[in-house]
Parts: sequence; C-alpha cells; structure tokens
Amino acid sequence: MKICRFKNKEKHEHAIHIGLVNDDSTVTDLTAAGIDKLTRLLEAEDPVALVGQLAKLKLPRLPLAGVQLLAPVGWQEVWAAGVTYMRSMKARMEESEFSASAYDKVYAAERPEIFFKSLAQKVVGPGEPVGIRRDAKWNVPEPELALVLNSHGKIVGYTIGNDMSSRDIEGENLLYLPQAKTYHRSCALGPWIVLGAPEAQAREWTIKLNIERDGKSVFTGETSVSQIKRRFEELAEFLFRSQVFPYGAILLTGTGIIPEDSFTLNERDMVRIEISGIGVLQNPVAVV
Ligand code: DO4
Ligand code: MG
Repeated sequence: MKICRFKNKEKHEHAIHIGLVNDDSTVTDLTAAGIDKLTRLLEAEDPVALVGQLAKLKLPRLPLAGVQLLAPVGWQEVWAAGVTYMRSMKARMEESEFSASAYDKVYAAERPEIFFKSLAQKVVGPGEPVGIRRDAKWNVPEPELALVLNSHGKIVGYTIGNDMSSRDIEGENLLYLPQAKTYHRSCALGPWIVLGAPEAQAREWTIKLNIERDGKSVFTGETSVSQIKRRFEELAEFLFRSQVFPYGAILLTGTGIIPEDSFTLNERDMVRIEISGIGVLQNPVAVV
C-alpha cells in the first residue's frame, strides 16, 4: 500500500493533497475524505486498515502522470543513521586517516551513529534538484532505505532517501560532518511511503543506484537491505531515546553503495535510486 503527497498538475493549483497510489498508474485523492495531512494516516492505530477503509469510498481518481509527487514528509524531522553497512565503514576509514578509528569503533559499538539531516520543509521531492556544495570537491549521493516512524517511535512505513554528502569535507575532520551532510538540497525523499511491510520483508529488498551524465551511465551499484548490520527497531529506539517527535520522524538507515574514490558528482548528473518494494526516486544535480 503506497501513500503520497501530491499537487494536481492539470489544475495548476497550489493545494497539497494526500493520495493512495494504485498499481503505479492512478492516485486516489484521500484529501476528498478529509485526510489533509500524512500524519492523519501515520498516527492512526492501524494505518493500513484506515487506508483500506478509505479506498472503499467513492473518491476522485487521477492519472499518476497528471500529478506532481512531492516529498512524502509533512512536519517530521529527518535524521540519518551512519556506518550501518561494512562498505560504509571501510570507505570512510579510507577517506580519513584522522577519523578511521571513530568509524571502526562506531560500526561495532552498541550505540549507533545517528545525526540530524533535515527539516521537513527543506527536503527535496521526486524530480527536484539535489545539491552539491560549491565549496566541496568530492560529492556523492547516498541511496538509503528510510524508515517512517510515528510519534511513538513505531515503524509505520518506508520510503527512499538520498543522504547527499561532501566526502572531502567529512574526510578532513569528523567535526565537519554537519557541513558535509546538512546544507541546501542535501536530502531527497520519495516517491511515496510504502505502508505495512514487516522488517523481514523489507530486508529482502535490493537498493540500486544509477548515475547518468549526458545521457550515459557513469556509475551503477547495488546492495541488499539485508546487509544493514542493525535491526530497524534498534535504530528507532536509539533515535527516540531522550527525544520527542510530536509529528513522528524519518530515519535514513545508512548507505551500502559508495562509488570508487575517483568519482564525484557533476552539475546536471541524474541520480536514480531504486528500491525493490518501494519504487524509484530520481533527481538531477545542481551546485548550491
Ligand atoms: O559518519 C559518516 C556518515 C555515515 C553515513 O551517512 C552512512 O553510512 O550512510
Ligand atoms: Mg548516509
């Protein structure tokens, strides 16, 4: 079951609607049934049952091609876990002699690395440009499974996240991590939220990254969600320790795909992330 935020392209209106995506071809407008915010669904006792009941009503349907999908986040803060895949730990130890032992230790430690990534209103949606910093020389996308958590810390869904990162800034000094990770257009989410998949099912999904330059593929990579070292509930539990999220939160689960060290993104590259079980998130790259 896939839910989304969208605008009606045909009507050129600014109003934001909440929708149910049917067979990747049409969208049922749930806002016509009074669902004006994602949290009305995500905070429900049983979001899948609620959407199932709404789907039985006679509600307007639009072609998917006639809507502009928006980032599936309303008021939730976006956070990110790091060094959850062996590949991420190794690549980061290589990028920085200075911080190598920190990455090594955090991979094995009981407490995971979790950092603040973005306010909801700064998140980029499907088709919108993601940013590379003008003061960075080594920039990469990080394709990540994103957990959608309600205000009680319960995992209610999943979406695709891109944790855009400046590897030279991060590698120079670990204390520069917030500048390497949190800047204009550094976080993309979409295309929608998949509800109701248990962790065991999500662990069977694959994550693929394809980067195109001038219409040609310049990088492809693939990993499996099963390679994430920590359980999703463990990550969610640490995020909610001594914290409150009145609107819930989004938690990116770390990257397992890192291009070779000679690779950096260019302006106008196209980043395509596919997670089987969710869909495709695609964004062009712009210098910010
Ligand atoms: O500590 C650096 C960031 C790690 C990260 O973002 C990841 O592993 O995905
Ligand atoms: Mg990351």
